[in-house]
Amino acid sequence: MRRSSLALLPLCCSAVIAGVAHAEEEPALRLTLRNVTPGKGQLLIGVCRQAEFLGSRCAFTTVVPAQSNPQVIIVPKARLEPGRYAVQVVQDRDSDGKLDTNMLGIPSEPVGFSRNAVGRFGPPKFDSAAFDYDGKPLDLAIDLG
Ligand SMILES: [Ca+2]
Repeated sequence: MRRSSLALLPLCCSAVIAGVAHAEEEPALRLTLRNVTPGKGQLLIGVCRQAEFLGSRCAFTTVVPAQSNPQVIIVPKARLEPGRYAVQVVQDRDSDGKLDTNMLGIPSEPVGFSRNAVGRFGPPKFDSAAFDYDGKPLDLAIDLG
């Protein structure tokens, strides 16, 4: 019994890796998220145009379990047209699907933006977080805090 399950293991995992590689094909963006607390809820990730920024409907969105630090997220090329975008990330610690804020409206869960943009009072402006994606893969590092 033990032996057969061990023998299955390489099969299972190479299949998973192949599946992921196929789905990813060419990356548009490779996001390296730092200061993630593994095992605490999920990461809400949005790649947003200006009109979508800070909203929940962006050009590309994904939700993944917070599982490593740093955690790398691939945005597939097939899912993102060239354009000007900003990335927003929330570590949704209680997995309720939204950014929790305190009575003053200040986030009580870690957030991060592309170019590590920070706002003076409240969230950063789109322009300070924005970057141009021209169809060539980009590596972005984002610190949550
Ligand atoms: Ca939350």
